[in-house]
Amino acid sequence: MKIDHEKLKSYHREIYLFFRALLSEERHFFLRSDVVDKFQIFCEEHQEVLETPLAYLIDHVQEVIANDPWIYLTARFGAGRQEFFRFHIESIEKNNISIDAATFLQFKERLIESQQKDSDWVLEVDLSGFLRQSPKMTEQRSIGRGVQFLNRHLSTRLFKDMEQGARLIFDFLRVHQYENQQLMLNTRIKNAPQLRDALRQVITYLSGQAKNATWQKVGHRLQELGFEPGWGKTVKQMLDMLSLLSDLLEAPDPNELEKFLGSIPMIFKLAIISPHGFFGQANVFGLPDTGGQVVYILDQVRALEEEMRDRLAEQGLEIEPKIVVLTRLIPESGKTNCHEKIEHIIGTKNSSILRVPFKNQQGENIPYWISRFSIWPYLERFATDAERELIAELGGRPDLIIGNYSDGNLVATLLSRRLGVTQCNIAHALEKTKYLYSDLYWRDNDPQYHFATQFTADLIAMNAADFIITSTYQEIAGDKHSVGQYESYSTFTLPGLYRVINGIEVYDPKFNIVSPGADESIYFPNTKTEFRLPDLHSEIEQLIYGTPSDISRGQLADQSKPLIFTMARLDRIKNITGLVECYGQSPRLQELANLFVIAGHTNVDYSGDDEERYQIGRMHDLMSHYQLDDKVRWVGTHLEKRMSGELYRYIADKKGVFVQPALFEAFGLTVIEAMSSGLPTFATQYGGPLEIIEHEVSGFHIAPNHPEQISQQLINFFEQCHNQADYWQQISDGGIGRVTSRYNWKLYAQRLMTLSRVYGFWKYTTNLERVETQRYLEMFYGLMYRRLAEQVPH
Ligand code: UDP
Ligand code: LCN
Repeated sequence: MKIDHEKLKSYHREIYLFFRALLSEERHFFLRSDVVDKFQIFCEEHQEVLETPLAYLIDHVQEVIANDPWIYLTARFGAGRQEFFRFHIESIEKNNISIDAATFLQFKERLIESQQKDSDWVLEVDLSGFLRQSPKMTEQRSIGRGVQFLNRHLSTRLFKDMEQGARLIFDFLRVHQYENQQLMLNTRIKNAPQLRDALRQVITYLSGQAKNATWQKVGHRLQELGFEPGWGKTVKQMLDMLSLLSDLLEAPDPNELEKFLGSIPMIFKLAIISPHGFFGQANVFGLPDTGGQVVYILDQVRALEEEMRDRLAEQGLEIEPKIVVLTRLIPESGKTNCHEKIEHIIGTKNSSILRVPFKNQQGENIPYWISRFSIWPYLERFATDAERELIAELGGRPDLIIGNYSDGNLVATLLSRRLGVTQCNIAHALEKTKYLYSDLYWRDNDPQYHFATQFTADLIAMNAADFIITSTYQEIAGDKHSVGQYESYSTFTLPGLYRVINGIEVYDPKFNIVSPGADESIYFPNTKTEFRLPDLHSEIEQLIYGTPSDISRGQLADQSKPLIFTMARLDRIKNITGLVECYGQSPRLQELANLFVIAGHTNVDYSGDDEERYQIGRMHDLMSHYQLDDKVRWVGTHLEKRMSGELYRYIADKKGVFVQPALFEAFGLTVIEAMSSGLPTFATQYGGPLEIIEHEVSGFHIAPNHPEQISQQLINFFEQCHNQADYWQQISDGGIGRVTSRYNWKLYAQRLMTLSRVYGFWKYTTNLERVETQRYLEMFYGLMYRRLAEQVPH
């Protein structure tokens, strides 16, 4: 609901009284939580403001900026629906209170860049104009379901003029080839009307053939009629698909269109781009920048290869699909294989990791690992070098390029543009929402994080992508009160650099939610005893109940207590130290359970990452301060997957729980792993887990900034387990059920392949409309991104 400005202004006295308090504080920037808390207190004395437009405004407020006598604020009336307001505190009723995004951002900038004048020219980035021509959704619940919308839109548009629609489909069917072998249609059919005729003939012919006959039997005749392989393995499948096409040409329908496009053989070779971190299959977890993204991609490749193979077989093609994961080659790769150019991916037939080194300005290979925050100056060269190698390894141009994270998505953009290939982006985690005011104070953080460069790369890549896959809805559009990760790129400023008026549109149908899964052969319920790995138990017991060593601290005195387990990289944002502190502060929780932590290293000398080194020190301080050495066991090791799967289950056998206390978690693979292993899971309410877990049904949401609440929730849980015999099992079952129904790689692969075909078609039929966007993005890349990347030390 929109706010009535005149009505709001009639509460000028109350607005004045409330905001006066903010103006008297010695700061300019207030977050939603600050304002809402203060308003609650204000309402205690001013009951009359409840149920007024002012209360409504505060309920939707996102951010307030105070600079006497001005108050500027943004309010969010639903996903992607921001409005900007300003009040001159002394004369609210006399002025227009509605402002545009640029005025709001300018005010913000002036408080950071005191020398900036109103008249100063600032680059404004606005991509909304490009979207005007293309279809846009309007309903919040449609967000993330772009392909459904697109199908509806496409079928209406295609067949508004039936002849034109038929021509487009005909043209599209003509372009399919695999290594010079023509698929679908040959040159005997010259236009759409001929296609209609040929369809009638071929359907009549096939109807008289044995249903299980294959191309070998009927192919000759089909080729005479103008058809090539790709319509199906058996006559029955060919007939189904040809009839589907015939129906579509007669009367278009969105579901039929999706089904038809989903059955066209289009994707044989796939490139997945993930440059940063240590991308490998052994000894990589726990190394800097190496976590869920690697797990995700390896599982994804296995699922996609299988799906591609199955689909090609159904389409009657004996083609072996191939996937290449392009990453960085790191000559000094420690115990990993990251110095090897090619590595076969275990569990696949034909897929591999291809590693290409970063080069310095002299063209020499860079031998050492470089943090993901500092790799920007190397990426353009990497993309150029990798292009040749990728094509050689794939044996041709990829049919789809999938980028991962900011760096991979930028490289995917460069490659897709050069090769003319459909581009899909996966963010995994956008850094912008992880760090408070990372945009506003970008200069302060620049020496360590180079966020301005990263956000510029993000803007370019997300707008260049043909489609974007997200793991959750909140990743795109947040929830009632918090902004989504993508949404945060819609309006923001990098003071002194540029301001973004419209950076991304969350109603764009390019967004699709396709959630990852947890490998079911590794992460399965503890009750599935026949698949368990009891041989690992003595090693697991050693891990949990062993004595302190070079890689561990603490020894659990009372082994009869259940375990609170956590496992993550030891980054600040993962907040493992927050959990240890919360446990340290609660004697009652200590009575009820032990804490078992797998994270980072216990020895600071083993870590080369500054953030991790700081966290290691903090962990030691907390354990000493709260005297936790007989209740907390902290191990600095990295577990192989089978071991971690059995560990989750071992802890479940002992009626323990898993806690994921991150300050923000984009998705959280450990959350679904723990849940599918049967461990009741408590996970952060900020980010993906909010959507993965249904509170008190399939686990619990926790507020990472309120340690006393977390310990109380854990205490309540363990007490409830004492009082109600089946409580633990109930939550465990809830978690297992949730993951089984929602987070599953098979579904993921089917969905992703269908999306790729639909967006491939979309790109083919509407390519012209995107040329202008591409030109704009190229300019932004050339004039802004390259300059910023050049400034990153290298
Ligand atoms: N992991 C692992 N061994 C370890 C630590 C972590 O296999 O010693 C895996 C963990 O099982 C999960 C991934 O690393 O699959 C972490 O992913 P998540 O999405 O939870 O966090 P990220 O590290 O990507 O931020
Ligand atoms: C990166 C993250 O930070 C996690 O939240 C995700 O689960 C992981 O990537 C896989 O997408």
